Amino acid sequence: MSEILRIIGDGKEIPDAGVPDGLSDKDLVEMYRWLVLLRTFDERAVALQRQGRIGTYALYWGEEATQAGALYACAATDWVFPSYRQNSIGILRGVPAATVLAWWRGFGGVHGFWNPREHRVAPICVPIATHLPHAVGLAWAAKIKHESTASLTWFGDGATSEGDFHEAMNFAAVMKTATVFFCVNNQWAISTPIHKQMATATIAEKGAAYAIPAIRVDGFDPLACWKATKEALERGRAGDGPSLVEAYCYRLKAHGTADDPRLYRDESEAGRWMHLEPVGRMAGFLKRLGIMTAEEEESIRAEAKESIAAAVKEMESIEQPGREILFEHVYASGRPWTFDEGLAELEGVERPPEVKPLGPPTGAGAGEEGKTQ
Ligand SMILES: Cc1ncc(C[n+]2csc(CCOP(=O)(O)OP(=O)(O)O)c2C)c(N)n1
Ligand SMILES: [Mg+2]
Repeated sequence: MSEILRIIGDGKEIPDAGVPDGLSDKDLVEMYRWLVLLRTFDERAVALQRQGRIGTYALYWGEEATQAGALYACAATDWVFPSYRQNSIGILRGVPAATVLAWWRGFGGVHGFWNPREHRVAPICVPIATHLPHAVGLAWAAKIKHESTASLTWFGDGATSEGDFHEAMNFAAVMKTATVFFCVNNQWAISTPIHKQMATATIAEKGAAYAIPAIRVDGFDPLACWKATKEALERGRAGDGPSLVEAYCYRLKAHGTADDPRLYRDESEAGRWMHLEPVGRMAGFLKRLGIMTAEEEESIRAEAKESIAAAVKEMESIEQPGREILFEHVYASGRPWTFDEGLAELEGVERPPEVKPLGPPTGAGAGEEGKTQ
């Protein structure tokens, strides 16, 4: 149970294994492009928060493999259910990056949300583990309708202490739904280390209680994440029910922009895991295989930078919505009278002046979005 699936080495002591069956050279480069796009979004979002241009942000630096690798294994018809940590996964499925940034700027309604049906990406879920039963329900519905749609949901190590995790796992196993429970074990739940969170040595072993097959993978390895997810989805589609994937990694950065991990952990530990981070590691692997040149790598990075810079501009061009937005988009069938009362009360309060985004810096280098990253 404690064995960990790993494909990509570190270019030093850890050897590379062969590329898993089912992935062409083109797939590998595309997966790298996904990793870079996620990384670029994340780094840019942290900078925007520091500049006061978006609100608190939950960064995922280092966890890109768990997202890109797992999503790459999904069929376009499969639904995914992200937590706040996979907040920009939708950009790999056609959700505009500006929409995700608008969500973090606090714009709801039509600006910060996408149509989940269009992209088969559920909304970003902040309450821990509450999206797991949703993922199971979706796959159960698909099963009843004799559709081959599967569902995948990401959640953290801390989420496995929530009732929703256990209820979802049990229900999925009993109903044999095609659901992949993808646990990103980054060993921290804000300031709570994993050994204070659970008595089990692994998360994978929790699958046994529900007769759910489980596998542990290197969470910094996109190909290991891809392979485990692919096999889990195939099992689900064959009617063999859910699977649990434990992606073992380490939270390399802060929990969020409002957190300072130096207050509760020894940051040199993060330093010891750093050489395994997925973006540089995948690039090294592709170069060792002769699949990607340094120029191609640079152009993938430049393209990502450009597209996220354009998304920032788009997000900042959105007019501040009116206060009625608080009461809209809750019910499909109009507003209940209590909402009208609430809105009238709110309108009776003087509105504070709008806080304009700071925008890009002026002076030398102004206008070059990338400079502020
Ligand atoms: C139901 C609920 N309880 C508490 C919180 C506050 N909270 C936000 S993140 C977090 C830790 C979650 O840790 P983990 O599941 O390991 O995910 P990670 O943040 O490491 O990705 C907590 C307790 C919350 N969002 N929802
Ligand atoms: Mg965690």
